[in-house]
Amino acid sequence: MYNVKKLLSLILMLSITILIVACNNTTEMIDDQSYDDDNNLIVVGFSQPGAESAWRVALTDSVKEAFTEEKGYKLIYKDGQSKQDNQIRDIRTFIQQGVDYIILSPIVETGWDTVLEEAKEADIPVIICDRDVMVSNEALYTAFVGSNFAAEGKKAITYMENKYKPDAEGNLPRVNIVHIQGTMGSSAQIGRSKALEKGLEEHENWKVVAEGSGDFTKAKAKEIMKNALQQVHSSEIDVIYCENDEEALGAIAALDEAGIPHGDGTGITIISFDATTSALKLCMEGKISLVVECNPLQGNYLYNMISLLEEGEAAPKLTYVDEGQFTKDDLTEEFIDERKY
Ligand code: GYE
Repeated sequence: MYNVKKLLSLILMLSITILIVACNNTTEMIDDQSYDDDNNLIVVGFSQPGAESAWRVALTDSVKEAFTEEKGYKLIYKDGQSKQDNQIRDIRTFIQQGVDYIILSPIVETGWDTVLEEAKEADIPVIICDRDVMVSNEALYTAFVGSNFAAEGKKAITYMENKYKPDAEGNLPRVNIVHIQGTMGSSAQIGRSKALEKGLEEHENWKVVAEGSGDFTKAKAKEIMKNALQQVHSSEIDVIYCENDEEALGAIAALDEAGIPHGDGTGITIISFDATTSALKLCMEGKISLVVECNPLQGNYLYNMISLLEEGEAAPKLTYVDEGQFTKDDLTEEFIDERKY
């Protein structure tokens, strides 16, 4: 009896051992397989907050074009579906996958410390792109490549200052503003809103008559504009300050639906940020008065930065991309057609 029991447990142990060995072999095979596929390629994980605007699609395309297999890269792209939690999860996945670099375009500025610490512990350099982060220690990321949102906002404010000057007697014109903000807490929103807030402090005749966040989308901005038109008569509105092109398109849709004239020759001035093709066309038609450029073609900047790091060189901590601004006078159809976004 005792011997039968002993034999049975021996058989059981043997089969468990066989099973474990078999499983381990399978895991190794899968690992080897994926390692073989990526061998010699530099793996870059790219976490985007979402696909809320044409601008962001242009950024995604630009990064994908920069990091191709022909150039020796494998790009893993993740869309956070407009949620920070998803982006944090995506970065953790990159860390588990053991990518060589992480590019993060952060939806908002705060809340990244822990996951960036995890990347640092795993020795994976993180490059922040497009929007900035606010962290306790700047050593948590390697470099930032993106826009100077304060400078962008300042361009819009300077335009308004030139447009709404005191008359010969020194009387100040009325400047009633509808302020459509971007995603709250994103550095694009913070920089552009702060510039306007400073303008409001410096000009007693400037006043915000309606405000809300359009989340950088056309649909939400349209709703905000519709609500604004219920609160204030359109004749009381002088400026619509839209924190991206998508929002300008939404505001224009609401005005058009309500049959309210806007743009050149009317009392309503629309200001926008990004300079995507559709907004530039409206600017050329006089519907949008100023488009401040925000440059999504950041792929090459990121590529050059990672190439430097690959060569063992230090990367500059802060790189701002080149950006301009446009009014009707700066635009032609050929120019707009030739643009990449
Ligand atoms: O202006 C907007 C986008 O972060 C600069 O995000 C970017 C902004 C851009 O969705 O269109």
